Amino acid sequence: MPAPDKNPETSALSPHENENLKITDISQKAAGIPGVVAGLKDVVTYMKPMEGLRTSLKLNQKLGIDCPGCAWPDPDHDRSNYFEYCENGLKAIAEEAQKNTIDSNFFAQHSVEELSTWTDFQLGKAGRIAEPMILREGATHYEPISWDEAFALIGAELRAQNSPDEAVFYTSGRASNEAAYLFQLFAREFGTNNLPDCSNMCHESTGYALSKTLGIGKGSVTLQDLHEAELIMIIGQNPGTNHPRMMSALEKCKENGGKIIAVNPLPEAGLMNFINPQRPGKILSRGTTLSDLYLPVQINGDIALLKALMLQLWHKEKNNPGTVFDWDFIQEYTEGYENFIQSLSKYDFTTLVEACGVARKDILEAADMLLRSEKIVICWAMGITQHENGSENVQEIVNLLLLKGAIGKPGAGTCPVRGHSNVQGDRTVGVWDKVKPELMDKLEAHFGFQPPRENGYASVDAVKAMAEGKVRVFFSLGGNFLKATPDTELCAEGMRQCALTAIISTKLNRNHLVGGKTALILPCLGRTELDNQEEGEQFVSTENSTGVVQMSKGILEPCSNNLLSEPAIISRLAEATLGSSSKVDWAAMRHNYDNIRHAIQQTVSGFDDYNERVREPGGFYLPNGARVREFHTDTGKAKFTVNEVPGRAIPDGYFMLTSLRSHDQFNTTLYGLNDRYRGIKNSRHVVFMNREDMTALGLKESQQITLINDSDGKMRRLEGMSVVPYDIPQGAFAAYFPEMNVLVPIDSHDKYSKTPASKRVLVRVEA
Ligand SMILES: Nc1nc2c(c(=O)[nH]1)N[C@H]1C(S)=C(S)[C@@H](COP(=O)(O)OP(=O)(O)OC[C@H]3O[C@@H](n4cnc5c(=O)[nH]c(N)nc54)[C@H](O)[C@@H]3O)O[C@H]1N2
Ligand SMILES: Nc1nc2c(c(=O)[nH]1)N[C@H]1C(S)=C(S)[C@@H](COP(=O)(O)OP(=O)(O)OC[C@H]3O[C@@H](n4cnc5c(=O)[nH]c(N)nc54)[C@H](O)[C@@H]3O)O[C@H]1N2
Ligand code: SF4
Ligand SMILES: [Mo]
Repeated sequence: MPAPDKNPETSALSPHENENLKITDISQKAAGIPGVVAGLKDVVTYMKPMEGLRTSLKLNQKLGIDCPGCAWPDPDHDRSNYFEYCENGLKAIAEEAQKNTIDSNFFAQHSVEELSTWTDFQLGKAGRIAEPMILREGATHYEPISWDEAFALIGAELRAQNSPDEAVFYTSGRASNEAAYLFQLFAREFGTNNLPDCSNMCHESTGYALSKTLGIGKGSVTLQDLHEAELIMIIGQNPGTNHPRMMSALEKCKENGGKIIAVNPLPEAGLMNFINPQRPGKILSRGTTLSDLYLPVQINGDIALLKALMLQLWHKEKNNPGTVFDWDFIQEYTEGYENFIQSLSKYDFTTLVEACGVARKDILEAADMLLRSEKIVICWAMGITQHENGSENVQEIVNLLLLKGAIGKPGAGTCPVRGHSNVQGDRTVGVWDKVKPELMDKLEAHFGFQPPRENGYASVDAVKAMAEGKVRVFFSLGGNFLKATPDTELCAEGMRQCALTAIISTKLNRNHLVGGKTALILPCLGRTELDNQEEGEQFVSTENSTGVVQMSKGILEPCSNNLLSEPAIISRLAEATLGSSSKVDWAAMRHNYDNIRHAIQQTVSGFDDYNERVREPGGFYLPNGARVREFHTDTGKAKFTVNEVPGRAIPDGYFMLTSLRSHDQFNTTLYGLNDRYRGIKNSRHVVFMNREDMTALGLKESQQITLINDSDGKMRRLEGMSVVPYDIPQGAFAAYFPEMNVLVPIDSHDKYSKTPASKRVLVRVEA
């Protein structure tokens, strides 16, 4: 039989779990003992017991292992000696340090076509990838390849391109500072700024809006500020599920007399009630209500809500001048107040109340709480950033803080809560599709090559370029680009058109099954593992959500002796691609990561004495202008901005679908198929709906439906979704990411930052 001329065209859609959906009562209390048990169960199931214990004792300890889960900060001073982590931290290490491995035997047994019938959960649980593998053109199975051959092959393909811009280099936010820096250095010496990253789909709108208004794209608060705040607003973020140790900070705030307002279309368990397993006997141990006020905002009703609050504050200020706004701050540090107030004053309170969907009396109560507080922190995440007006959402948050002078002083400020454990650090050390002239100048001066000076592709641009056949090589530093990006089937079409796709990975995911004509898997060490190089044992460093850089050093024997570290893979690829023409001493970087950190210090500001300070227990804070009221905007002032209430009409028969994470997943990695906090067992293909909407549509609990988005004229379908009645505003649906990404149009994104609008997708129902 003649060999097929191309790889089998595997589907990009995740097969359904062999499901047995059970809808149970929702747990009103987050964390507590069930959380610890759930985490430990994963450790016991997937790790060797002693390794599990040893690793957990090092997790988030000073000079220990930085948790590979989220980017929540560790306490600066007092850390628990044995328990500085949460359920998700345990699940993250259990997932990475799995005792099972998969090697060439596994891939010989299972064709790519067969693997594509496995669920995402099964793929992830197959085990750690133990050796480099290649899917050659026309082949049905991955086969082993030596590292040397792999680098030579990728290097040759890159050199064969017509232009460096035919390559895309994607970064997922788990990569260390050291790996990420080398990655952007290689891409730029090779000649492209095509450096999309997961941040493009995450807090890009935050970065855009905060840079423009406050002169720094990062949050301003420290953990201490959260403890000291009089009022914390949590908008569009679900800490109980996604940043569980944040609950300890919220608990401390409450102990100190602080109040909490939650703004969310869903009454998330962690926002309502929380039991702290780390501090039994403390204030929230009995599951005391966490939020003092819960505002069930309509999807994308946040600007209307924030305006209603600010309008009310303004009325109070007019009646009692000087008692509500912080005039000293406004006059000394800001600009644009007049325009802002003029625009705000044109809004009608009642219209805003209707637009945001929150009860008038609750808005008045919230305004009262704001009025009485001077130390205010606002926390936000994807419920704010992933909208067509995501940047404007963030700007409106800034407006509120500026009115109250609640920035750059203890107990107050911006708190965009980051996702991946080093997503903030990757950007700090240069991974970005945009040209930052200062970095380019320093790279040029320090290394002596000319970095490209034109912006590259952000994630949505990369998907489109791939689908248009403009990309020959897709190279990924971790992640699961296929499932994380919008319009899954369009992205798959793009992947299949690449001549070569290569992914540095620890675990199997669907992106390995939907690749280019030739596809490579380059397996790397995980963060929990020992990293030995020519000049001895190495460590890496990461930056958390509050700008603290600290070291992370693995302790476990690598799961296979055929793995390379990420810095080793990138530097060897650079050598194979650029050869002797390169200006960078890649071998030195690989042999001793101090050399990478030294280069970072020379080319990125804020890293003075990097190698010394990173060795201090607990690491060091990077400079942060907003924290000290130095606003590095073009005028040196913090800026009020004018943002309109989004008024996009919803066509008849359509609903707004938002996307959610469960605590049993980390992005596209599935730890399990349950969502204890939302009462879901054994399935992820569910859609949460208001009972009134169900009645109007004639739907019953657990009924299977198809969700359709053809609002832009292109048909997108997600079949076999089970209906779950839920406490969610009428007109709003919710479903899990990444499954629902099939429905998100690639062109639906924030206008400024291009963050996909995956929190408001128009869908209709087919029963
Ligand atoms: N267990 C776990 N932890 C994680 C992750 C994970 O997948 N699993 N992922 C990590 C990553 S990369 C990130 S970025 C963070 C994400 O952390 P979050 O942003 O907390 O995650 P999401 O589940 O996407 O949802 C955000 C919340 O926004 C609400 N929401 C939806 N639409 C709107 C809206 O229009 N307005 C408002 N106000 N709220 C809305 C949802 O109900 C939900 O509670 O978590 C990190 N931590
Ligand atoms: N609809 C919708 N889409 C979204 C979102 C949403 O809320 N809704 N959220 C967006 C957000 S916030 C994000 S951050 C992106 C996430 O996008 P990504 O960062 O691309 O996705 P992950 O699922 O975190 O990547 C998981 C894979 O990383 C690999 N991996 C794990 N650990 C390591 C390691 O140490 N090294 C290497 N090299 N590889 C490793 C494993 O192979 C694993 O399969 O998704 C975005 N997409
Ligand atoms: S809160 Fe985040 S960083 Fe901390 S242990 Fe949990 S998953 Fe890890
Ligand atoms: Mo994220």
